[in-house]
Amino acid sequence: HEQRQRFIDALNNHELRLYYQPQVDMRSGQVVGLEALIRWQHPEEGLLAPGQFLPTIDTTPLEVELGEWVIEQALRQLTIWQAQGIALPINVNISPTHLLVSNFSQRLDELLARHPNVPPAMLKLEVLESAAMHDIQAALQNMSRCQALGVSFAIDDFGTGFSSLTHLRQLPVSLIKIDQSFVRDMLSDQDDMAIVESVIYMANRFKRPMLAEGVETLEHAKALMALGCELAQGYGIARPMPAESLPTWLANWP
Ligand code: G
Ligand code: G
Ligand code: MN
Ligand code: NA
Repeated sequence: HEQRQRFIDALNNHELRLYYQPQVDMRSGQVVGLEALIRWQHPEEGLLAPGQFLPTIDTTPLEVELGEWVIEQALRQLTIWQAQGIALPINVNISPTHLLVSNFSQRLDELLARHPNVPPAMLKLEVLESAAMHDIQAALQNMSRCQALGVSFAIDDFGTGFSSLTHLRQLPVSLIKIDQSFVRDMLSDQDDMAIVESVIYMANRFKRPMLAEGVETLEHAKALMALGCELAQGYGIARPMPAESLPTWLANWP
């Protein structure tokens, strides 16, 4: 409880911030979007990663509050970048608890209305395969309503829940993200390579674009392109960075 109160204070005291990691088309070099990743700039403990504080609010209403804060922050940033001539969509991670709240799309509509200069298509939501599968009807309903608002979805951590294959077709998902745990070892582990190949094959069959996460080396990039996956994100391209660093990074990116 003490930890939770501390987190509420952090929200109110503006100690949370979003870092942004570029997503690129490896073939053309074009930057296609950004993933927003939360950090806690803790006054005593320094910069904390989500794994160090998100578990304390897991499945509590604070997850919804945080989720709305993240969406709003992304919309503010989109407005700022738009004025600077930077037009890249932002992908926001949505927790399972948040995705399944009954008024999810109404709240999203309200948040979008507060930022009228941002086209809804500039906001993308990353949802976990497991969240959608937990309650497929609720997920489908919320996602369809958001899609009607012009907001699209990516499936995060794809490949970690293969039982869901039959449901994939039902969900309004415009991007499939191949989980970095498979990408990391694909060059040394035949099983991981098999999973990456299968996901790429499947994404192609479903005619959905796919993006590989955790691309750390040129060898990974080459292997993924040879398999037909052209979108990527990872330390080999750029680490997540504060919003202020993005314009300089973009200016220096080939
Ligand atoms: O940035 P990092 O690799 O430490 O992120 C770790 C995990 O935290 C990832 O699974 C990521 O999806 C999750 N995460 C990062 N930012 C957010 C956020 O704003 N909301 C939610 N719900 N999860 C996030
Ligand atoms: O679960 P999700 O995909 O949202 O989490 C993305 C997380 O992965 C972020 O916290 C980000 O910091 C981290 N990440 C991004 N690129 C790389 C990478 O190339 N290698 C590793 N190990 N982690 C990465
Ligand atoms: Mn993600
Ligand atoms: Na992921």
